[in-house]
Amino acid sequence: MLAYIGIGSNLGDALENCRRAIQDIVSDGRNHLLKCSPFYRTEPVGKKDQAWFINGVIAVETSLGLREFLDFLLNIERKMGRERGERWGPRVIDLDILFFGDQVLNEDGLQVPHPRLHERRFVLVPLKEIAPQLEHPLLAKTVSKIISELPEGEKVIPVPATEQGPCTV
Ligand code: A4P
Ligand code: MG
Repeated sequence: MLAYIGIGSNLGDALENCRRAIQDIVSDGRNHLLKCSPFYRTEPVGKKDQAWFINGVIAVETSLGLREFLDFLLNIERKMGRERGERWGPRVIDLDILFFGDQVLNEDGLQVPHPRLHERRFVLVPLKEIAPQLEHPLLAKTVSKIISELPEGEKVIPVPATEQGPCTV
């Protein structure tokens, strides 16, 4: 299945945390990295008085099912020392399943597509770099279209080219 994963961090070396998480995801033989977006520095959404985030998005071909894939990502979060504190608060790493093919699921503890992705520039800007024509299965709009209809919001600024590093596909 083709999965899109949103990656975020705003604690410690945030860029390094994001890179490590990607490495952990794709070093598992059941996942294959297809695309990486550039990384961005992003103004916090929700809770304002915290450090800016680093955000990026990757596309992965996975042989895992949706539930297994979530558990796999939650395990990486745990391994990297994520402690679940206040909602929207600072985190070492946050791994969100944005899309899982065109599957739609709305259960306790797992909603796909991610229920807030369409209103978040920190997700949509990197996503547009790797999948502008991807269609949201519930909104029936492409990523490009969704972003073009979004009001100005929190700032999303590309990390300088010299700090981007390679996408290890
Ligand atoms: N969960 C349900 N659906 C999913 C999914 N599609 N992908 C469940 C991943 N997890 C999913 O997540 C709580 C539970 O959501 C998980 O255990 C899983 O079962 P969490 O990551 O512990 O909670 P959270 O992230 O604190 O809350 P929430 O509401 O998910 O926050 P968001 O929406 O992830 O937002 N600003 C910037 N600039 N950049 C950011 O990355 N991130 C957030 C967090 C807020 N502001 C931000 C950023
Ligand atoms: Mg999350």
